[in-house]
Amino acid sequence: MASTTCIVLGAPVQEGAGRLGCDMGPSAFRTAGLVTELRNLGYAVEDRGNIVPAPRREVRHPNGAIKALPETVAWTEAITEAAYQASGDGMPIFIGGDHSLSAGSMTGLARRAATEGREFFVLWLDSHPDFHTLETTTSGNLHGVPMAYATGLSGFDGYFPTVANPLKPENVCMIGIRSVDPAERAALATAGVTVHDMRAIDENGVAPLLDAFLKRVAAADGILHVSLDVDFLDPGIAPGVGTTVPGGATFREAHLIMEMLHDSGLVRSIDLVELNPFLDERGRTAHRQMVDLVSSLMGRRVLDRPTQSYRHTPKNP
Ligand code: 5AB
Ligand code: MN
Ligand code: MN
Ligand code: MN
Repeated sequence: MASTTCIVLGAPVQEGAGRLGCDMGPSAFRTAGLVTELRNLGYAVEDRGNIVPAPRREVRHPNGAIKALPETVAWTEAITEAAYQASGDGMPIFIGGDHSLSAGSMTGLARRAATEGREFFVLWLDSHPDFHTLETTTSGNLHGVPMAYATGLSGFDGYFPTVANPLKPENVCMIGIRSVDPAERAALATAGVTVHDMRAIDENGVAPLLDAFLKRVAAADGILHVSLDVDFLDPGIAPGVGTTVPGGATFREAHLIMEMLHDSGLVRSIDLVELNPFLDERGRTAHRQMVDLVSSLMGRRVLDRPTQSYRHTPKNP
């Protein structure tokens, strides 16, 4: 892994969230020492600065609740392209920016996977499934739609860029879910996405849930994108987000997930989204949670220990 080049891409998108402030996220990640942390772990790091949205064009949708559709479409176009390019050069790390940026990162990575003839998988760490379509969103906040868009749900065509390589719903695993709107719940009931809510974590622990998914990714020789929404974490440890939901992942659960992801060797790209520095307390969500979690995901170790190998498990010992 140390030969991997990490490519940091800022996406100061805030139009998709209900409140302002996520546009300061990339700056907060840099201030919190993300790049230094990665270099200390032995990686080459290329910070490509902030992505610039594509030219804005008029788009209107009959759902009058929708906010900032032209802006979100312009961001999606630019982020999709940046994701495709960067994933050919190294490991993209998107620093957001609200979660609408993942409409672009996931479709760009899906195109990369298709180019390489590989299967594309997403681990979605969030309290929300973000599975609204343009028809079903009632808040109109487009950070609530990226998973529906990337998996090719209907109703985005003609508004958002056409999804050439839809992510297969059965290749998505969501962990941490605890706030689902009725329309999302109905869509998830038949979509085929694996959804682990907080109850599943309480009953099983995170390790077996993630282990089962990683085995599927490895068996398909897939490439894995990790999308981490700050509100996956419990608001008690991560207050710097606009959409706090009580009862979230603990520090320990989140780090275990990151360490297992590192051990798997399967992660190809990462989204760090929804950080709102205006709501944070002395930078602690950025620094003590998000950057710290990235360190664990990128290989920081407390002790040397044997790790489970997902890629090279002997089939018939
Ligand atoms: B986030 C809600 N479902 O559609 C909506 O933070 C919340 O990126 C969306 O996960 C939360 O507005 C989007 C109520
Ligand atoms: Mn989200
Ligand atoms: Mn969320
Ligand atoms: Mn949020």
